[in-house]
Amino acid sequence: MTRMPKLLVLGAAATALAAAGCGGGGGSSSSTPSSAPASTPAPAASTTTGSSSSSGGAGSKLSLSADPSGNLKFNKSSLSAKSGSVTITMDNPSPIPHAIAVEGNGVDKDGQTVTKGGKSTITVTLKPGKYTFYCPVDGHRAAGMKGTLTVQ
Ligand SMILES: [Cu+2]
Repeated sequence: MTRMPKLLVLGAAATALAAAGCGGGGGSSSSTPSSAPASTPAPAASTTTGSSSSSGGAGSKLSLSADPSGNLKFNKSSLSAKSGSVTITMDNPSPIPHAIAVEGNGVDKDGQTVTKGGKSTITVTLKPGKYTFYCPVDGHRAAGMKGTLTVQ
C-alpha cells in the first residue's frame, strides 16, 4: 500500500529528465490522441501554441495539514483538482499519527501514516467527480478528519 519509495524515485527521475534538457526534438511521429471528441468546446488550452514553457503536465498538486494542536481534523475541509494525476501531500505537525487517503468512484488509496513532522503523500489518477479525502488512522475519519475533493 505504501508507495512512498516509488514516488520518490519517480520524482527524482522526473527531475533528472527535466534537468537533462527539455524535450526531445520531436523525432517521433506526433502521437496525438485522435480520440478528442469534436463536441468538446475546448477553449484553446489544449493545444499549446509556441511557447515551450513545459509545465510538465505533472497534474494537480494539493497540500493540507493535520491540526497542529492534536484535534482530529485537517486544516481544510474541501479540496479541488483537475482530472488526471492528483498528488496530495499532508503535513503532520501534530503529536498524533495521521495519514492522507482518498476514496470514491472506485478509487481507494491510503498514504503512509506519519508522526509529527512527517508528510504523507498519495498520487492518484482521478476522473471528474466528488471524492472523499480522509485520515485512515483508526477512528480519525469518524471523528471528522475528512473532507471533500472535487475533481473537474
Ligand atoms: Cu488522523
